[in-house]
Amino acid sequence: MEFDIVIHGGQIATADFLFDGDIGIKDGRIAAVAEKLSGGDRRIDAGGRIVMPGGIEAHAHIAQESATGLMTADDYYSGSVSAAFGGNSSFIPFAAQHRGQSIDEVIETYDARGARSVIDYSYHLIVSDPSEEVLTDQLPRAFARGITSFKVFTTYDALVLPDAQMLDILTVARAHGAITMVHSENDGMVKWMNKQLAKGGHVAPRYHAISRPELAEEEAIHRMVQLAKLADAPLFIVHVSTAGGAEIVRREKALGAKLFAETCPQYMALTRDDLDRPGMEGAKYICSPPVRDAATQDALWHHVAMGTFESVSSDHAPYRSDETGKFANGAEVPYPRIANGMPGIAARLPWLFSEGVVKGRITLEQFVALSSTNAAKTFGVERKGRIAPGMDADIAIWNPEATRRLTLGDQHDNMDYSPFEGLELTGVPELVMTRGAVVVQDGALQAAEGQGRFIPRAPVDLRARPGVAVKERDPAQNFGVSFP
Ligand code: DUC
Ligand code: ZN
Ligand code: ZN
Repeated sequence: MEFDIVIHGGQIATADFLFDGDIGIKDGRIAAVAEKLSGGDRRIDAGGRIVMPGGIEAHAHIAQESATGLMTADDYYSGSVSAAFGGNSSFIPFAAQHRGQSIDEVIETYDARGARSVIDYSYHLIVSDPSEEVLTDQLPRAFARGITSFKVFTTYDALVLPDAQMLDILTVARAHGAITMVHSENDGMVKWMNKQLAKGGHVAPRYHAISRPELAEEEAIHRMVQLAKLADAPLFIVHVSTAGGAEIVRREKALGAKLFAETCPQYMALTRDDLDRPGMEGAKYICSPPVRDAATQDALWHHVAMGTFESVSSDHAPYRSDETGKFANGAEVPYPRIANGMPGIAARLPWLFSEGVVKGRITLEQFVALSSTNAAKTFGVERKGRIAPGMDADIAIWNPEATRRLTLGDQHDNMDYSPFEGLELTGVPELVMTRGAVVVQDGALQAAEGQGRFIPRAPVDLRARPGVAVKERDPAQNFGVSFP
């Protein structure tokens, strides 16, 4: 066979095993994987480096207005460029519905924004207004278009949904093979803590973490899992930040729940001491749920290694440390008025490789699963996340030995800080391609704006997730009632 490209002499890393071999690429797809392949219009010498599926970033906020109308610093161009420099060949940011908006209008808006991406992309919807029309008409239309996931919130006035509405939306998702993602923090607990802290004048950035207790996350994760079990629907817990939350996920998965989850580097790399930096510096580290403590970091690493999480995602939520972002409400405002979120789309994989693989906490195969393959499976990205014939040639070549100190400059985003700046990292993604087109090579951007394509996604993969028997749903035990 004639190949357009042959990547030769690499150590191919998949989620299951490692082997030395070559990859032949034709028309943007992997056409052959073998010990040795000759030919190729272009031959790329991997020189013993790691050749793996390009990262799939499954949690990022790009060209997204927050519920209060604040636009992220990154658009689909800068966000996708930054993602690619961090070893990603595709991403799935959020497309947010604001109350009163139709889902069709949201998708139209994000289609225009997404068209600038240099890597392939899809969206998870954010649903804040699940009206009858949204549930019966608009969401099914979005699912049919291949947008098979959406996020809901248990907190924030402009986003929070009551339990009964959660059950409605979980039921619609189940009927269409879609998956509900949830931001889990108990709204009342956070509001009550905010009030107590404000009374005492405790409004500096460091109190952000105190205001959103671990118990608030644990309660909401537990509740959302019970709701999903009652609806017999799949559920994805985003940005798990607590040992208790991770433990609920582990236990419920073992019992059979149709449950998926992620954590993020910031919860293993940072602590509330970062929020206590002098002046307003701590504002850079405000995200929700908040960063915690050293014991939590250890517990989350344990769960990453034990397989509790499908993915480690960045939750890239870029708000600059100025009046366009963190301080849009003023320079010295109380912590609840500081924009929530931190960047990290380019840091995610280099950090996870360095802290995880190089330090022996996870295997290289786990790194591939956590960075790419599992996101592809969970979110129905059928042609990516694997090195195999027929798959898109979405490939990253990593130099596992190169070292560097992380700088703001090498994030290639629109930010004015990185929370990970200064970290010493081992392992650098040197080449990233999407569908056989090189996006980044040796620190230089090779892609043109708009090179990325929208990815229509398949239904969530529920194999090995049997669900949990609920007596009251079972016609044999409930006097014959059927539930949707
Ligand atoms: N949730 C996110 O997923 N990202 C930023 C802030 C938030 O509440
Ligand atoms: Zn969230
Ligand atoms: Zn997020």
